[in-house]
Amino acid sequence: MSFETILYQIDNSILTITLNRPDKLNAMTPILLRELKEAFEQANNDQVVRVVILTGAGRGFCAGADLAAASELMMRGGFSYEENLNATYNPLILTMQNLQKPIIAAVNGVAAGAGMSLTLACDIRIAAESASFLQAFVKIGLVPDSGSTWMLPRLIGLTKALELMLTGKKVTAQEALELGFVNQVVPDAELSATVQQMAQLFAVAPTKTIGLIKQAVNFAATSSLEDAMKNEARLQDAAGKSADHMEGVAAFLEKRPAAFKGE
Ligand code: T3D
Repeated sequence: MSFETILYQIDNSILTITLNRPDKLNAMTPILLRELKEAFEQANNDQVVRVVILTGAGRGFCAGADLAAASELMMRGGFSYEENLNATYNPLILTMQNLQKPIIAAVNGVAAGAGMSLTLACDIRIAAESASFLQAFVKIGLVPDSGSTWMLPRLIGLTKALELMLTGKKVTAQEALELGFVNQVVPDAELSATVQQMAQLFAVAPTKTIGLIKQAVNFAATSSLEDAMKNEARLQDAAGKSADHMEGVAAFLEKRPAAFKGE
């Protein structure tokens, strides 16, 4: 499958998806949104892929919706934000959240609006020192979307999430780390190596179990303790029957590193 607006590169079970509109800070057009969703769907189905890195080409990560494309659609008339979000951004975010493999955001530059939402839909966020984040929506008179209102308060609490959403202020990578929605901040020149290092760990991890862990945590976010524990038990049963669980226990007993196959 070839893409126009993203790069899709697999190396040793590590898939790197690069948003590739550097001149526009990788702002998302309808084509990019479609291609990105297709890329994640392909990653889910490809047994070779055991971890996904999402990053941006050039100096930005992603500046959110392409406002030129959006205004063109509006000029044509008949445009509905509700329909557009339900048809494009929302399915993309759900595809990312439901991906049965870990996603690492390698945040190389500014992540604004739905571009910030994209990072929040990843499982791990590693940011370059010069990266920044902004809930830019309010600055153009829009409500935060693409899952930001659900994800950001869960990650950093309501007080700070509302502050970022109501002001649209830009936070640095270091501030994002202190707020708790970024896992690690590294010098710009070390971003790629640091992300690769983490991706290598996931490339030899029990991938099926990682998918189950994501399912368990996502379910627990909207359930009672009782239901969450029932779901844990159900998923544990699936993990317990996996080849990687057998291998993990055998490796422990034989005092050797486990050779997980992701199954
Ligand atoms: O259904 C729907 O579509 C609703 C969905 C909404 C989701 C959203 O994401 S709404 C929020 C949209 N995003 C924004 O409002 C952010 C707009 N961009 C900015 O505020 C700034 O560009 C940044 C703070 C992100 C970065 O600033 P800076 O000074 O580093 O860069 P710049 O000079 O503003 O941008 C560089 C180029 O990228 C420039 O192009 P040019 O003039 O050199 O040809 C700029 O126009 C372009 N660009 C940046 N952001 C966007 C964009 N072009 C189109 N859309 C953008 N969002």
